[in-house]
Amino acid sequence: MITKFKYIHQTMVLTIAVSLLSSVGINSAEAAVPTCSILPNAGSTTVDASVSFTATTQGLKGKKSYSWVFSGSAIPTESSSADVNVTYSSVGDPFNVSLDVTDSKGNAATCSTTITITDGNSTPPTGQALFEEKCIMCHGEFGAGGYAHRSIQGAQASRIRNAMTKWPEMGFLTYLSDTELTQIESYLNSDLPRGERLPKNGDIANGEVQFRQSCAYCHSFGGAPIEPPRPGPDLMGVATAYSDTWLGAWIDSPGTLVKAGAYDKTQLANFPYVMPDLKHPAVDVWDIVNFLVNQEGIGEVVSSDPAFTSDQDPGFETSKQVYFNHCAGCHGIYRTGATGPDIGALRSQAIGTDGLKSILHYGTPAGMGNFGQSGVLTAEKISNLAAYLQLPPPDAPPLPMAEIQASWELVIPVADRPTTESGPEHTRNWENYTGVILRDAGQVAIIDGDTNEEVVRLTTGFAVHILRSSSSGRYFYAIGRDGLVTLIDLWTTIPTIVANVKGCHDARSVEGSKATGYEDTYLIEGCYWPPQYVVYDGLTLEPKQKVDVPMDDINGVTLIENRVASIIASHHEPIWVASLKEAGYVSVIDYSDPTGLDFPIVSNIATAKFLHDGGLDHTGNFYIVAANANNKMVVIDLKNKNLAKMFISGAVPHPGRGANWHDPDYGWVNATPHIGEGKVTVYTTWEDPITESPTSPRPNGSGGSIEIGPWEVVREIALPSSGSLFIKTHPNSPWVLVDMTLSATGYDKHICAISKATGALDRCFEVAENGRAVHLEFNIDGSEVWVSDWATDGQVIVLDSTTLTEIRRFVNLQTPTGKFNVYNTAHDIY
Ligand code: DHE
Repeated sequence: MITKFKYIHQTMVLTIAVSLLSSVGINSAEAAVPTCSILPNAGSTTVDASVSFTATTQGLKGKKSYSWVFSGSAIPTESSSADVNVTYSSVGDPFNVSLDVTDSKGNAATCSTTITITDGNSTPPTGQALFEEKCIMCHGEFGAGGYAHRSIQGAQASRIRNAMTKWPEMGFLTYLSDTELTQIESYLNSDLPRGERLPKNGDIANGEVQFRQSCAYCHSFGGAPIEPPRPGPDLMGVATAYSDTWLGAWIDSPGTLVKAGAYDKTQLANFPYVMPDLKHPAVDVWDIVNFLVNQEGIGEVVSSDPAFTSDQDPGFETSKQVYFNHCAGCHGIYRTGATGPDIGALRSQAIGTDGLKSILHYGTPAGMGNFGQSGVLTAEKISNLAAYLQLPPPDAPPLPMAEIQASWELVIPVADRPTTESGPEHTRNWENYTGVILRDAGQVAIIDGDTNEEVVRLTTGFAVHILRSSSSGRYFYAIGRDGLVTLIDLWTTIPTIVANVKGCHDARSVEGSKATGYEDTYLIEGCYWPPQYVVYDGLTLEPKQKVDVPMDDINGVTLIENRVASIIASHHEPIWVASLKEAGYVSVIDYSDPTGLDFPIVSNIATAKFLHDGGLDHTGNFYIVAANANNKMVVIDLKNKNLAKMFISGAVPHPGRGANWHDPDYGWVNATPHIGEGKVTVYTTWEDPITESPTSPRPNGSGGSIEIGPWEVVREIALPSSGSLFIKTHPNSPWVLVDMTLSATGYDKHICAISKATGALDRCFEVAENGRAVHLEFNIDGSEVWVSDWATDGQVIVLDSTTLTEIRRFVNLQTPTGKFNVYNTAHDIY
């Protein structure tokens, strides 16, 4: 077997996206609008060394004006021409470079790239490093042959330069300087091992197995096209259009080819994401290439048969639970889609057994989990699930009020708990407790943020999802995915579960009553299934009312499923706002009890589908929620109970509860990152909703003011990867922090820091060790930020919120995910 990269230079980061073979020209559309690109289109340099960026444009005419923006510690010579020289005074991975170009007719183009700045102490790009960044994909380790098969050991720089003309596929490397080619020459002429060789002919049968297992979700090979199309192009004809060497290099190392600059940025932009490196051994890659070549003479690849075709098969029954546990949250109980796409029986049949199995195994860079690769699902479960999905979904059971009442358990009556007069039974600073969700253990660990002791670990609902604090902060409410609500009293000697109840079969959200006069009085549980919400007594969890949610969507279509997603309590009025995912309505629920515990929906505000997660702005007068299937952010005016604004933010926004801070140029802003693209979108909010008009002047950094209203996108900050789930800040931290938990391009352990002072990305760095970095939470005074290392042997890593250096970690935590500081959660500080 040919070993893959021995040395991968860690410096080059590219923020553009593409899918397999999309970038080699298949299906590429002509650019219809003016575009620009920046060279180098990614790369690295060292602190205090000068780097030159050059812009090229397409479709812009006449005199052009250039406006460059550099994040981080950049010092540009000037920033208004096509060529700029920049030096950076501190390290960063990566810094963003963006450019707006307009021509004299007012046509405009925007482009961006990133640059990584190292401290200069790391290994300089030697011949070996250059070879492994630019050449190893085709020529294999030590230049021994690789997919090109012929050894290039001993090659001279002049021969390499000539090859760029002789072999057009090598043409993209002409940017290598003579010095760099000489360095590669010296490496190829050093004492290199002979290296391993691939067989001349690959194993076509194994290639077919590998193709079905790994490539079939994104790519078909012949046959009728399906709608919506798969992320990657149909591969019929690919082996005629591209050499076997190139196909091998691309399947083996797509990210490295992209980083080496093998593809034009505008071509790449036609596709949703970079094809992931599926980490196949080179010999399997070569077999896939040989299969593709051979299959061109045969024709369409027909998908394999499903494991069963009847809902009476035992595999159907077991898959029901597997689907509920792992798929229903994103795709819906009836599979009609929401955060994830529609995977109803017809769509699943169109994707086919091979396609379904391959996506279930590998996941996608768009956020789908890699259930097979990560060991969550066995090959047998995946095979059964692929068959289950191609059959119609079974009916889901109701949960009537009588059953909810029967599930209610009052463990410690109010009379047996500490009273308001007596106060807590302990002297700990309970407002600085942080509850840590231990998802797969179905537990919550409560940590004293003053003494850094874990005070207690409590068993809650299945795959427990989030915690919310009651208005006073005294109670934590935990919600399990099985719909179990747990009430935890933080005033007892050690935090204690005082009541439980189950109001849903499937749930994600819970919230208390926070208006004056209603503190800790009620709490609401929103159900994913059945389509209902349930209101409980805030001190006992006695069920008060179950309300069915409307089953029509904003377009008047009758729904079979309508999930209650995020719920937020107003601090000013006795209302909750609940996002009805499939319906696209934000419902206003009155808990002031006007007519006797009915907790009605008093208004349904039509917005967009599918609503997911959100939080309050800095005034608490607006609720901002993601309609993530529409790429929109929705703003609800809580005072007037209407839609204030909807705007496009980017591919699949996912803010958590969002982040509020004061931007030097735009005043109060809020922001969301995205699952589907590496970007934080920052938008204005109201400075002061009482006095401000929609176009009130706002401050700008140079001491002047600009006319811009609320809810305008003012910054789009590129991240090195898609897959973000949460953004968070605190008034006492200079940073806005964001994770990239679902990154499929190597950033899942990283978080990024945006400087509040400059509004620019400052740095991205690795935090997690054992798993993915997920969710951020500050302590009570904002001096620390806590990040989860989401793994079976997980940790919570605590950083100083100013220096962003580690100050502590909590270990032996099973799958830590969300963290909720009592004070911040009760007061909606984020
Ligand atoms: Fe969550 C918030 C739904 C997967 C961790 N998640 C939310 C909210 C909803 C939601 C509706 C808002 C609650 C509110 O404010 O009232 N989450 C879903 C899903 O449907 C989804 C996509 C799939 C599923 O099957 O559940 C999903 N969520 C996850 C995860 O995989 C995460 C990372 C870990 C886990 O629990 O499995 C996860 N979700 C969280 C966290 C919050 C959250 C930590 C609260 C963020 C905050 O700061 O308030």
